[in-house]
Amino acid sequence: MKEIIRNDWTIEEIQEIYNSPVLDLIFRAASAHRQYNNTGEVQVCTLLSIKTGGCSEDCAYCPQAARYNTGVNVHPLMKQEEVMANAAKAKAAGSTRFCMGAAWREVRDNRDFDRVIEMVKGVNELGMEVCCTLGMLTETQAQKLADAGLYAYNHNLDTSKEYYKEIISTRTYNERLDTLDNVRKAGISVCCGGIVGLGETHTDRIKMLHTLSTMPEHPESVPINALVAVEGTPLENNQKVDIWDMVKMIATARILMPKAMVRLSAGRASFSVSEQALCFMAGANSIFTGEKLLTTPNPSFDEDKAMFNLLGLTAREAFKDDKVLA
Ligand code: SAM
Ligand code: DTB
Ligand code: SF4
Repeated sequence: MKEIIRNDWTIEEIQEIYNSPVLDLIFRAASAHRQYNNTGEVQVCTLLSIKTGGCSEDCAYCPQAARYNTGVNVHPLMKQEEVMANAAKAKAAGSTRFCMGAAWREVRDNRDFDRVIEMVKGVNELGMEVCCTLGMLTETQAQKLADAGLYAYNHNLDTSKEYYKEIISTRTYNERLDTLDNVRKAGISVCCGGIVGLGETHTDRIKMLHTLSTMPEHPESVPINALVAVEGTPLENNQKVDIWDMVKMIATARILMPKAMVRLSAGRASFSVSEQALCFMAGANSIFTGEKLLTTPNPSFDEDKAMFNLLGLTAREAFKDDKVLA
């Protein structure tokens, strides 16, 4: 069965896919993946927290919110030289996308933003796909980032519109959607996904996938994070995410948005190589590498290298989509 790219999925259709027997679900997702992508290729991305902690928001999962005692050291905006050294190191380790994250509610038009613009220019000049995740953006700010060479912007929906209120009270789901529109209008590649393990129901997950897959254009990349339950956050005692929940989420995302990069994101350190292999089988084709995500641990470079060798995976080259279009 050829999977077609659709933006008119119904909740019922998504429910049926998500609830199908898991081996059938994996088979369909793996087939969709083969129809649209090179399944041996995995995009290797690296994260850097350029401004850490002290955030005004109350996202219940986040170790960087100022109001929780999580032991994260607050760090102001990093210097350009340090960012460039990290980017060069990531590139040398085989990473093709460099994502800079800031613990901000939103971007403000100040000196710090001017400095981020310089960072974007610098990383772009290294020949890496530059990504940022800086919180909410206006249309003008998105355009400034695009002009500086920003390739992608990460802004997650995290969960369904209904459950969002239970997780974050300091901003709304609609504000998230507005920022995503601003990113799209500026011609920046959209990276948008969510988290499994917040205490949401299967219906919340299905609804989030519905919102993503019925956007006029699917996000080019869809990160699926497993909650990293950090001590001191309200979700510190949440149960470890079951691998089958990740597999179901990844496989459904792959079927609904066959061409997107589906990223097995946070939480990878808690999954075995066999569990991660199931995720790749189900259509995941992107990961974060490097010892740290933003503030929490990630598998080591050597462990990931061994996993790539074992599974016969290769790293996807940078700007591949643009080359196909050119
Ligand atoms: N402050 C900006 C914002 O919230 O948009 C950008 C950085 S924020 C850390 C980026 C994303 O990381 C969040 O939207 C969330 O999906 C993810 N994240 C944060 N803490 C996490 C955790 N403990 N486990 C899994 N994902 C997490
Ligand atoms: C995304 O979806 N996951 C990344 C990235 N986008 C910015 C962040 C994961 C953060 C995990 C918690 C931490 O390390 O602080
Ligand atoms: Fe702040 Fe982003 Fe963490 Fe929310 S997820 S507390 S906005 S850094």
